[in-house]
Amino acid sequence: KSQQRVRFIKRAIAGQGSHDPSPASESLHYDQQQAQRPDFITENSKDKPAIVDDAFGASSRSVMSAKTASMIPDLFTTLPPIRDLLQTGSSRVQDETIQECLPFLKGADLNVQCNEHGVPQLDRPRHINFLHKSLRKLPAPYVAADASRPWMFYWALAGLAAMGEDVSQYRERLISTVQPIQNSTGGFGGGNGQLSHLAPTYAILLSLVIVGGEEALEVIDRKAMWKWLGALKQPDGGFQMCVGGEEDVRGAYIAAVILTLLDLPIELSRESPAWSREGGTLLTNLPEWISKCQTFEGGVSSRPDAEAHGAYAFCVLACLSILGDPHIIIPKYLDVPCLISWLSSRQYAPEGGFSGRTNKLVDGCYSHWVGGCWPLIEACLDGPSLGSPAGIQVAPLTAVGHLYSREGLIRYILCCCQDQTKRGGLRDKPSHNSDSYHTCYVLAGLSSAQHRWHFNTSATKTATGGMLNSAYQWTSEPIVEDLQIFDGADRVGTWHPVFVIPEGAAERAKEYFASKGGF
Ligand code: FPP
Ligand code: K
Ligand code: ZN
Repeated sequence: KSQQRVRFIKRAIAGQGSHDPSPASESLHYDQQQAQRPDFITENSKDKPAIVDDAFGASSRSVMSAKTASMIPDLFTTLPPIRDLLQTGSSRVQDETIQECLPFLKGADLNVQCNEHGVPQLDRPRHINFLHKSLRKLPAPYVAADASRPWMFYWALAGLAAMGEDVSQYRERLISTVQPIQNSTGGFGGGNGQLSHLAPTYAILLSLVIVGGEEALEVIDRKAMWKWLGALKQPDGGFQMCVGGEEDVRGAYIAAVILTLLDLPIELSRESPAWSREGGTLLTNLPEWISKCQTFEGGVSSRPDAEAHGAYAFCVLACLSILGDPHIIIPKYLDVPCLISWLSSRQYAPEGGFSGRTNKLVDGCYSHWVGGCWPLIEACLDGPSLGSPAGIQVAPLTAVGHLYSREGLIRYILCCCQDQTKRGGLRDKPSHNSDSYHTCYVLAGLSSAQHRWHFNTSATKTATGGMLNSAYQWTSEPIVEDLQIFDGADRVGTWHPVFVIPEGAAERAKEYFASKGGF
């Protein structure tokens, strides 16, 4: 047990930044550059102590100029100063993850060019190629993912569009793929002959909206969709994912997305399990049900009394931001300070990225699931921007600014999440292969760290007079800073903070359906 003890050691020679890795060395010194920030080692009789050098690790010293290394804050190159003494499986994989990420954060890879901030460029051509390839014929093992095929094309189309690719080339193929998997009873399955389910339905609707155009939007049987939503609506206010399936916050979010995007009526059909003589709509008790999913930790779980996870925090914040204006509806149904505390705890140093839940590891996809919560929380705290008559944005007087380290997230994404080989694509963490899911959500996270979103009172952009208009009052602007750690060419397109598709597409779809009036 004593060998698992964590000891704080100080630098052997003041100011020199060198360590004496011998466990016998217990001399206390201060590093003048990092005064009051002692490193720690985890003692282990056999292995070398887990010491991390300062920003100029031996391997990177040769490739990085002193100037570059000094542009990387110590926060992203050194171990955290405070550490729990208890060693567990979780703390071990956390230590391994830090060691896995540090060389990338230090720009130590000789094959990867970094800018003066130690950050590599976004390898746009390779990521674009990776996503185009994911839409072609896939290897045999993918049969196991057959029911996720709609997700595969949503991730690819959304990612490609955000990197500036013209995705209208996929319109015909998309239409002919999804037409047969729409069920006459409403909704889409994961593939031909499969039961309607909210997850593939969400992916398909968003894909159709991304490629856009009347022909694509007309594929959707809106009346059948409305009836099916009634069948999924539960007496307690939530939605099942499929008839007889699980009721969770994904269902709440996706149902709200469908209702607003397709401009469906919120009336409840008599056949719905939620129908009662007292009346009620598809939205009755939905925010109340969501409210029960916030846990003792401050985060949000998939359903009441489960474990908080970042993906569900996003579902809940985005769902509420469809049901009302964020600054009004979010504080009404969630304990915002507790949620902010939990969300803040998701960002780790030195990695810079987000984890999905307590005591778990950073993962690129949470750049969106957690990162995407911040614009909604910021709008909740800021209140609306006042749009001038000309539609020009006026920032709110009490802007809270950014509530997380955008620099940390951008560093994690560009340093650790890119596959820098011919393969391309973005990934969970360096030890994982890239895939289209992570490529999509890492890019969405990168975009949200590069832009500022405003929620506006005067919805100058929407011509819709109906229900559920809050989600169409967002406008964005690039964040421009004197000290920008990423290259200008690496700014990616903006993703709608609620629908997670390129900005403008949801607005066009909503307008199209609203102008039809009725089914
Ligand atoms: C844990 O996986 C993951 C979850 C509990 C939820 C994942 C859900 C989503 C990513 C999306 C839901 C939203 C919609 C709209 C469908 P893990 O144990 O492999 O990962 P972890 O260790 O990071 O928690
Ligand atoms: K994970
Ligand atoms: Zn992931």
